[in-house]
Amino acid sequence: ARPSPDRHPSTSAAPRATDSPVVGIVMGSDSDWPVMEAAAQALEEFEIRYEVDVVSAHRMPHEMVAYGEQAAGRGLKAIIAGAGGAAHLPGMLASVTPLPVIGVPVPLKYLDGMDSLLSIVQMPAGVPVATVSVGGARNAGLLAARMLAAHDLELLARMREFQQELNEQATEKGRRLRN
Ligand code: RP5
Repeated sequence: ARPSPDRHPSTSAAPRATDSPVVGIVMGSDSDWPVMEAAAQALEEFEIRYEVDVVSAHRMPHEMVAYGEQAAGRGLKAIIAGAGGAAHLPGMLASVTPLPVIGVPVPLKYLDGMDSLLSIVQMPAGVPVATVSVGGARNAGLLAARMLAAHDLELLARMREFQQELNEQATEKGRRLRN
């Protein structure tokens, strides 16, 4: 499938996993999936293998630590972690893995995701989490793709092509407005 800049998933399909995943997408609860599936969608557009799982920092702390500790050894190159409310999952994973962790603040019913954002973004020096916008799972997927593209010339070329398409679509929108 060709990367499509305008594609935003609208349905909550069942998570798909691929063999030998290089990106792990994890979330605090399956209720985060309607937001997090956009990360999976972005990775699929770039044909990047990924896995999906629920790894709750508060409800399954031991499994969460094991996931983070084993991720690099299992061949993952990056972790995308989404959580809402007291969103400690991305930061805690970052504390036990040497891999880059991308945090997705998931908006919940109250506080509009500000709680999730502030729980994820303000990490202490030494333990980085690359935090995307509230609900910004698509950008999390694209950021993971860029990380992989830094060591993959073919992927880098596809990312450039994707950016060119974004440019053309924006240019076309301006043309339509002017005419
Ligand atoms: C967080 O609590 C999860 O990441 C989710 O965003 C939120 C609510 O979880 P559920 O009560 O829907 O399982 O840990």
